[in-house]
Amino acid sequence: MRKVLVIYTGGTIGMMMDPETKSLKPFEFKDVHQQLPMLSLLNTELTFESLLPLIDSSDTNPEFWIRLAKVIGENYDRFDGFVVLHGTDTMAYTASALSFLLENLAKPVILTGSQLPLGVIRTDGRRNILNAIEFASVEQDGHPMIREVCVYFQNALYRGNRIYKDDAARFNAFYSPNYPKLADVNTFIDYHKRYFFIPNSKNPLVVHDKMDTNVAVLKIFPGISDVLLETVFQTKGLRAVIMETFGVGNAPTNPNFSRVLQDAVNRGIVIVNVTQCKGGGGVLMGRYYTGKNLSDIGVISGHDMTTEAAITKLMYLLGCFTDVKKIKQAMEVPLRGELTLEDDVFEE
Ligand code: ASN
Repeated sequence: MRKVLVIYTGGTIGMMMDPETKSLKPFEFKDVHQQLPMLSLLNTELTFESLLPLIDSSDTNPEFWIRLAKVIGENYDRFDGFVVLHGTDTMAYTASALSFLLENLAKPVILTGSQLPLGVIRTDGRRNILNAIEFASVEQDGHPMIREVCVYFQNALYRGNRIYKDDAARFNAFYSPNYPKLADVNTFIDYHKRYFFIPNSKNPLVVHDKMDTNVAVLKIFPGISDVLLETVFQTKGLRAVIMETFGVGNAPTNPNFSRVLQDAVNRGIVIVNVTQCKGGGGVLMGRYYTGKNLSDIGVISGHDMTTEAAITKLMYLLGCFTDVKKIKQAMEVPLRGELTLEDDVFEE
């Protein structure tokens, strides 16, 4: 029998209606079989562990991600796969962070949650949990079929560091703008195996335990003031900025804008260019003079990374290295399948 560890961290999924007060409160996972009797039909041995205190995912932070990574690391040899029950609001950040913290991961770590609490009749949580457990336990040729951090939500399995939450109301809450789904769940499961991450399974799992939060996200907009720009780049302790730019990585070219950026680059601040476009595509700084100007200054490309992946990757790399050159180099190459280099093409 396959063994799966289900780690419950909080979020909407773990709420149920208190019959007396009629309000939603976190539900005791020791009673999970009452809520989900069909768990006993799965051919999987389940162990439930709560990461206390249970939180709304708005309260996640690097400390929480490192704790979670360590729980997975400590239990790595005892289980075939892991399911993390998590709030949806920051699930994309946690999935991205875990993908970087768990180097050489060769087992499935599947995050899921729900838009409606498990204790509500129309909940999406029931199916999300059951399918996530199935993905965490499926094997092929004697090894786990999925060997990366994923998010399972509303009939789709995604690479965890490729998605963002794009809907606060619909059950279909996540979107992967630049990478195909890893599986579609209908009456049958359609695995898109050619998109699966293939880890170097010869190397043992390394659980990283350092992240540096001296990063900022700066969304560029027409009319952005000099004082705002200067203030951001003068932030005490700042080591890196993710700049959300227009289109394929374009930004204003006025002399003051360029001067502030050039000064920051000269001081060793890493500036990463990601696009504001949410539907797909990435940064190509050579395409327009407004993007070329940035690369001439020394801004590096975030390619087609989501902002969520770029932030967590930067925090991770800043925790690993002090050498700015090394950070920049690692930022521009895929470490866990989080970005596409321009010449990689996906065939449907
Ligand atoms: N606020 C909740 C959370 O992210 C939202 C949810 O889980 N649907 O924890």
